[in-house]
Amino acid sequence: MGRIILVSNRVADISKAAQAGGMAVALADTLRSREGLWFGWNGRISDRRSEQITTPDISHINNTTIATLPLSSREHEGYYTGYSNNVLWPVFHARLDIAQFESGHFERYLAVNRRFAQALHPLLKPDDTIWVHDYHLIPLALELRKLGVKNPIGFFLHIPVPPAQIFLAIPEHRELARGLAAYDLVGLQTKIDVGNLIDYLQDGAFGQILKDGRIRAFDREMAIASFPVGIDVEGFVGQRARQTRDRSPGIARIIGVDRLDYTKGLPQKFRAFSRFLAQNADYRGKVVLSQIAPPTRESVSAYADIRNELETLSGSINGRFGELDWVPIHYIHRSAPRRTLVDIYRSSRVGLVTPLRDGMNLVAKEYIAAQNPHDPGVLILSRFAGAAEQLKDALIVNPYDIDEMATAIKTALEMPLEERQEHYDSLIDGIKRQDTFMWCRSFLQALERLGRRGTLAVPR
Ligand code: GDG
Repeated sequence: MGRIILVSNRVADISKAAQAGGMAVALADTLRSREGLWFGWNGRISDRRSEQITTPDISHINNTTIATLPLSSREHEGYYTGYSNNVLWPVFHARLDIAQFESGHFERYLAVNRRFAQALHPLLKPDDTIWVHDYHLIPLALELRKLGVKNPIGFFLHIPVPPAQIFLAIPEHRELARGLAAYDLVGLQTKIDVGNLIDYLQDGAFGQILKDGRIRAFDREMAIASFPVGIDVEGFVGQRARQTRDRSPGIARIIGVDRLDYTKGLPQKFRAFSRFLAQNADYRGKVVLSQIAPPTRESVSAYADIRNELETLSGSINGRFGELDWVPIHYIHRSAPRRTLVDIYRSSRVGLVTPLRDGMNLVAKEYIAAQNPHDPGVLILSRFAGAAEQLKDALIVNPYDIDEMATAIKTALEMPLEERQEHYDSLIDGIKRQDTFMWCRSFLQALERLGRRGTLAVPR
């Protein structure tokens, strides 16, 4: 069996994958069972000379080779902040209003992808299978094909695909589509994403569906399918540090854990909790919303705006409803250690996961995995999280409908034990079945099967 080549913007420290969580665990596990190489940015920003570097730093952990490159500050600004985080992230989350289409950023984005391809190319062997991750690296396969690489190359997008009319608004959408067509397999989180990408390719007249379901675009054939990301249930729950002391007996906790990102619907969540308190005076003093929201991408201005909005909102809600011995919203703008998350989830009556749009959302799955099967809490989940396609037995809400969310909070807090167990049993079953290992295995099997069918023509 050939090697697996993983390519992602950042290379996770596989020796600490369990702490990093989620995807890093699955990928590290794949690399443990099979010889492999993980290639990407080393997280460092150095001077302009690094733009010439095409020889990566190499290190080894067991049977995995780690190959990394630095970015120059100009590349970081154009490729990472400018194009990946100020164009692709907002537009793919349907936020055209905050996308910043600035000239020069796409060129930097392409140039970094080209340099990555040049650096990866000499490290490749003919029977390697290449798996590229996420929106930072859409053009990578095309750049590798231009260098003559014929190996199977798969791509997995961790974020949603927007509806065609939104995708078409990206000035460089055609180049992105051409980039996607250089892969043999494009994996997406949900069936809705698959439908959106196929619609876009058809609306843009780039793609045509073949009889076997594959898509012909830009003189190549590719498959597009959904592979929902899962979690490592046992690995996650097994990290449980200790039973934490119940610091507020008699107070029910609602938990939220989200990077402080404008896609996560945090203001809507706070408003819904406020509405719930306004409508249910008898719950005041008896319930708290604990929101862990670690900082992320602080160099992007939209992230500073959402931080200010939340600080104002939590302050005003606490000022309006709080008592000397009770604060309704515990808002923590720091990262919690991973091993404490299991206990925090488990001791919370309600998991409140209300993104406005989310590729999957692993917090929803982690919350369920952490529950006590004999007395489980209730998950409230946005219909716009990819996870809603699988977790149909959660209380599904529209995060734009504050009244509906306030009502769901009450329903969740008052749900009888038997009903909670029914929801939990069905949810945990799906989460265990479609776990992170299945995600990895099924994607790689599909990619390697397609590779064997000889669909690897080089695009013009
Ligand atoms: C992207 C897509 C998709 C969060 N706060 C803390 C912390 N976390 C951990 C969670 C979870 C992970 O980070 C977040 O994963 P999500 O899936 O919720 O969201 P994104 O970061 O936006 O991830 C998403 C995912 O990729 C995978 O494909 O599901 O849709 O946007 O594991 O537990 N971990 C620690 N402290 C924190 O404060 N230790």
